[in-house]
Amino acid sequence: MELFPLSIFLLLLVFTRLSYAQIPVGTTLTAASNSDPWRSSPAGDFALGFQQLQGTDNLYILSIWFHKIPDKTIVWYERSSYPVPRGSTLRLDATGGLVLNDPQGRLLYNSNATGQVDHATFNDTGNLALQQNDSSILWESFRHPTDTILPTQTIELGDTLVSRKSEANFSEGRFYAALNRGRDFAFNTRSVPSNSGYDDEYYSSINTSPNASEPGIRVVLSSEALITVVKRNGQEQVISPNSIPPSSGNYYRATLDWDGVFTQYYHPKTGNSPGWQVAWSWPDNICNDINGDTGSGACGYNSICRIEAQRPVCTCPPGFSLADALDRNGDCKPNFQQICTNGENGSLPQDNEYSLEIINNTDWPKSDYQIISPCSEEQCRTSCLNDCFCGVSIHRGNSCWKKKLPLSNGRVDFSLGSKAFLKLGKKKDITDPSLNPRSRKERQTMVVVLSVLFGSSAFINFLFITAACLPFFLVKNKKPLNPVRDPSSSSNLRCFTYKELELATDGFKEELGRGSFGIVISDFGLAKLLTMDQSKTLTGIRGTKGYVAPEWFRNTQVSVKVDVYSFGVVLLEIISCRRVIRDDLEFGDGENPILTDWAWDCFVDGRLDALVKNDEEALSDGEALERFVMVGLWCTQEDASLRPTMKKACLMLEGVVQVPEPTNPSAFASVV
Ligand SMILES: *[C@@H]1O[C@H](CO)[C@@H](O)[C@H](O)[C@H]1NC(C)=O
Ligand SMILES: *[C@@H]1O[C@H](CO)[C@@H](O)[C@H](O)[C@H]1NC(C)=O
Ligand SMILES: *[C@@H]1O[C@H](CO)[C@@H](O)[C@H](O)[C@H]1NC(C)=O
Ligand SMILES: *[C@@H]1O[C@H](CO)[C@@H](O)[C@H](O)[C@H]1NC(C)=O
Ligand SMILES: *[C@@H]1O[C@H](CO)[C@@H](O)[C@H](O)[C@H]1NC(C)=O
Ligand SMILES: *[C@@H]1O[C@H](CO)[C@@H](O)[C@H](O)[C@H]1NC(C)=O
Ligand SMILES: CC(=O)N[C@H]1CO[C@H](CO)[C@@H](O)[C@@H]1O
Repeated sequence: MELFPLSIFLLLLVFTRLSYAQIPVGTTLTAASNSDPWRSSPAGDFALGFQQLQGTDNLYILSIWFHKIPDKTIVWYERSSYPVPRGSTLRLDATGGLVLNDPQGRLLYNSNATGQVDHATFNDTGNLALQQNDSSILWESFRHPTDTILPTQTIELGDTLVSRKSEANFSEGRFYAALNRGRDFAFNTRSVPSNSGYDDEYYSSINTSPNASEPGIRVVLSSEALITVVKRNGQEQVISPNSIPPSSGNYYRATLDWDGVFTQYYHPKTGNSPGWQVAWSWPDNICNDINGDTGSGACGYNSICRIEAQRPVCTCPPGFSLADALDRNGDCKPNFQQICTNGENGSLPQDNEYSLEIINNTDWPKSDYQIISPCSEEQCRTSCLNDCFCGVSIHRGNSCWKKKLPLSNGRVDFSLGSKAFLKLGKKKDITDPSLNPRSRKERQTMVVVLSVLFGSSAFINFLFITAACLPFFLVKNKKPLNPVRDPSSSSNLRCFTYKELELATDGFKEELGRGSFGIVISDFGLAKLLTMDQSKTLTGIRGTKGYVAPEWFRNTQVSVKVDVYSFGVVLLEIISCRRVIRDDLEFGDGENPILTDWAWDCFVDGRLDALVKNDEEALSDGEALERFVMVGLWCTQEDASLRPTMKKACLMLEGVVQVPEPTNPSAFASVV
């Protein structure tokens, strides 16, 4: 009889330890793709750890997520440290609480604790709590919400939910939710840099309750997934609809989404799940409900908002484009220059500088600077066209509203029956780099390519082609180049602007020799246009031996392969950082004065370090170096038929095709 209660006590003890598995002080986690997160207990519904950011391979976010659903939805994250580099470590520290350091050991985040941490418990509610040895809580994730609350979590006075910048960007966004002035649960917009609210509530719990006067002190997402405002007098005001699927079989969360819509979602815990379903969301029409005197509205400045399934869809009007292409709900900038001849209102813009785009049923209700009434449609039109300040005029009924940029709170509203005359400049804003940046850069590069190819000597052509095909690191002992690079291109080919080539080659002077080319290498690039007849007329060719292919000096057929030869010479020059023929006495022990011979000697002796004069940068990638030397040797074969085509040479340089072991470039000479 005495033993029975004791065994129950023991069982209870074991049970409590099981349900609240503890994470002891000193436990660490590393940001890496194979690291195991901390799991909540006992069911493991949640995990805490580093989630890899989409589209990156070395950036992570310290976060808590739903662990048993496929998309591992994040419900809490550490904002100040976002994004965290790979190799960062999280440690549960007795005095510091959660301590996050980068791989170099620098502090990224420190949760701080108001006492000595003994352990952490991580509940299946999704709450991580740091506790003292007497189980009192020093810090808990539920008290530091980000954009999401979970069942049993509360929003206290002073707590704020802040939206993300965008779906994939966890930086702070423009929307926040809080117990406003300690009265009602309200959503607001804010200016991001200053963190100050615009004081323009687009949702308020007051509007759902006739008992507005009683101040709220807490917002609760109950374990049954109902949202309640607890009043100062203890009354509870349920503000969410109560016809929702049961919380027992579903995961629940309520998130202030990045588009400003506060949404309660549910997700079946088991079975073939369709993903997160919307239980309900606030407000019904965010495009209309955000209507402050300051701020841009639900979308960015100059943007137009329309509602689809209670979500805002933002589009830029014609003639405008996104200021940040990744921020769909962000600002739109005009693609044209705004020109005012003398800056006064009413001053006439120059003829034909502007055109008007007509947009039906769209309004920007908060940007008026002038109202003309009565006003005909035609008057409204011309009034805007002829007014320098006017960005758009809206004609509705018998009135005309003139508005200036930036336009805010733009929205589609079919009940308006209005007509907007949007004024578009014809002068493109070419100083704006965000305007179609790729085509501009491509054009710029093309201009440089063409002007270099057609406007300069043949030798520069070689340098240019060489530089275009050569990975950058081999251009040694020169100022570093900043290659103009097309980000969308997957090729390793790089283009250099003329300026960069000039810089890298010291104004082309150093490598040019002594002007011996000035009187000619005709142009190597034009060799393919020569017929055999024409080439005979060129027997008086002059040039520095070494650069020109030997067939120019022999009575054999001249083909495009002469270009390949010269290319090979320049390639070897760049690799070895010396001129093709050296007549000075500076070269080292046993160095052959003829570069092609010297390169061959080094290659067969396995002494490529001697060829590059022990340059560490070049030797650091020995495989590539050997490949380049082999390509150079193939290109400089005296037997033209052995040389690769220019295309093949480039492919070999890139490592796309295998480079066969070259033969002695001058073997042919001895035969002839
Ligand atoms: C923790 O304390 C340090 C030093 O007092 C402070 O710099 C840091 O901001 C605090 N961290 C948090 C999350 O409050
Ligand atoms: C764990 O969850 C229970 C409810 O399931 C809750 O009463 C308790 O406070 C939680 N503990 C911590 C440390 O969050
Ligand atoms: C709990 O920790 C305090 C110091 O923070 C210590 O003085 C005390 O002895 C500890 N109690 C137990 C039961 O370990
Ligand atoms: C996220 O947004 C912030 C603020 O606009 C910006 O500075 C940052 O570059 C963005 N991060 C990514 C990964 O796009
Ligand atoms: C409003 O307050 C009165 C008195 O405190 C209470 O009887 C009534 O139920 C409240 N109504 C709502 C909708 O909360
Ligand atoms: C705009 O409305 C007018 C009638 O008011 C109509 O003729 C015109 O086609 C509409 N334009 C567009 C783009 O819908
Ligand atoms: C300087 C000038 O043209 N000012 C005009 C600005 O617009 C108002 C309203 O049309 C005119 O009355 C002013 O003369």
